[in-house]
Amino acid sequence: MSTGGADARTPLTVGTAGHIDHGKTWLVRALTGKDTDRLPEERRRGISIDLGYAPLDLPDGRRLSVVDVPGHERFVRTMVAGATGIDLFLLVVDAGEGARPQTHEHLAILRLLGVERGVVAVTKADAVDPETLELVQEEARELVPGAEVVAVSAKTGVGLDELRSALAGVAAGVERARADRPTRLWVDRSFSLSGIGTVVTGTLWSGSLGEGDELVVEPGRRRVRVRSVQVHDRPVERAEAGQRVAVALPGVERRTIARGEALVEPGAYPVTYRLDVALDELAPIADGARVLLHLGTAHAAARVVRLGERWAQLRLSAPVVAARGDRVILRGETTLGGGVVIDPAPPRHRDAARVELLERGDVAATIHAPVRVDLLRHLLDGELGGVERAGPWAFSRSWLAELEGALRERIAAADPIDPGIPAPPEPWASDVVSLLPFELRGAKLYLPGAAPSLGGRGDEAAELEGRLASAGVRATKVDDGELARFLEATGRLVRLGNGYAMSADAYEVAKDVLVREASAAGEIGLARFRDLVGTGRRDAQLLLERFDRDGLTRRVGDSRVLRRAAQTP
Ligand SMILES: Nc1nc2c(ncn2[C@@H]2O[C@H](COP(=O)(O)OP(=O)(O)OP(=O)(O)O)[C@@H](O)[C@H]2O)c(=O)[nH]1
Ligand SMILES: [Mg+2]
Repeated sequence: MSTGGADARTPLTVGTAGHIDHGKTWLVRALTGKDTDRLPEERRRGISIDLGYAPLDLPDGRRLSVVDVPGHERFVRTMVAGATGIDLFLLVVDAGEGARPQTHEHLAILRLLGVERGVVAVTKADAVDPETLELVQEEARELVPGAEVVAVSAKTGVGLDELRSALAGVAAGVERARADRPTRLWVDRSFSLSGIGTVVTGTLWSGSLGEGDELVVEPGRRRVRVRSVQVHDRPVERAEAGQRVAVALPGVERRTIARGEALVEPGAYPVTYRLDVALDELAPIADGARVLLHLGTAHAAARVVRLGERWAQLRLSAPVVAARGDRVILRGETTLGGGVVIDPAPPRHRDAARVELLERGDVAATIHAPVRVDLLRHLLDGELGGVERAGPWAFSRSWLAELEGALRERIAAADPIDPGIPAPPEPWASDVVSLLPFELRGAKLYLPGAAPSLGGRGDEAAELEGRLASAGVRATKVDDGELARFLEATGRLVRLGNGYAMSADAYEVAKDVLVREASAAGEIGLARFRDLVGTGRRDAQLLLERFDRDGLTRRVGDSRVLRRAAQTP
């Protein structure tokens, strides 16, 4: 953050404002020597259509960047793109006409964008009598209280020196607070230069930018590498926040990059379809209203979801790059209002309380269930305090307590034969569950030291064991899989395929038969094994398959041979 006013080296941008034909472009030309109406159509029609740029040298040695905007009511959209990111305004009022509709609309937009300082030029002073000039100056003073009002003529040069000093005076008092944020440049033009390739220009909103920097063009996440940077046609090593820069981007197709996109530090800003904003309404904006949102040089259709009196969630038709504190403009037929971004990447919600907390900077109070800390970065000025952390997650203490309670309840209801429950499937589970007093075994959670028990099913188990014992080497279908697993884990039965089981004793007998015969004969077939064990063909088959799974045997054609480890010496 800057402390006092800007010294003469602080790069600042001044933007014109004012009704069509009031003399903005002529005044810029008189001040800078540069005609910013360069399009053939602009020259033919005598109006500005696109943004114009020129450097302006002031008597105190400061060099301002001037952005000249069109005044036509159809081009307010372009005016907003030009006015965004400027530090001070130069409002132009025609001495013969006084304030007109876009004088007021541009002023309102400047205020909504937070551009509070500037100078009013009452121009074409040569074309009116002194009384009219005095009246219009008086009107201008009332319209923009606190701003110096200077009568000028682009035609005769009258008042230009006074205007330059007035601008220098205002510039000296401007504070900038964007330098310490990550790099973000809003593109306002792109063109190609032979031998250089694609060049984009824009106002560097924050951070710095220099040769070799790896940046991304958002939305779209295209990686680009900066080849060179110029400020006012002069190469610089690094451009700083506030400067108007031209950036050469080799390997980028000119048509793929345009006004409304931003060149940013990778990952530093969210690209978002939703913005939570504190509203500033010029006219009442209804819940559900469809508006055009302007942010930086970008615009997108948006639906306004009101969150109480003061806030709204803007749901956009196309994503924009945003940061907390960004100013937005909302327009319909005319400018309806604006807002300050409170959450640049909010969830879909209608929760006014959440925005109120965030507006106060109380990020922690909005956190309950786990959210990734890196996504909160966009809301934070410093470190995140007052929340629980695990790995990349932040969550509230009360949420953790609720989770523990819910898991305990489910564990209490689990089958005592396997008294665990599946661990939560959410991505935070592995980080968060380790904070709780449970044991993770495989993918299941248990109370510490919990052991399987039959609970109230001792009778069922005894009955099953009895049936298995009397079945001998004949397989028995067991419907209760839990019980079968429990009895197998405690060494009382062996599960075969298809839900069949055999007592552990009978299984050992069958195994013994197999090992003996296969050791003696070198191999054993299904029929031979069946005859030796004295069971049916299906059960013999189930037993052989289980031996294979246990690593005792291996199939060779229609027979089994013992694996090396199972061979008797
Ligand atoms: N007599 C006189 N005429 C002026 C002066 N400045 C501008 N004009 C006249 O006003 C016309 C419009 O001036 P511009 O500078 O193009 O007006 P603008 O505000 O840039 O217009 P838009 O960009 O279309 O909004 C010019 O073509 C001149 O004829 C001035 O100082 N004195
Ligand atoms: Mg113009």
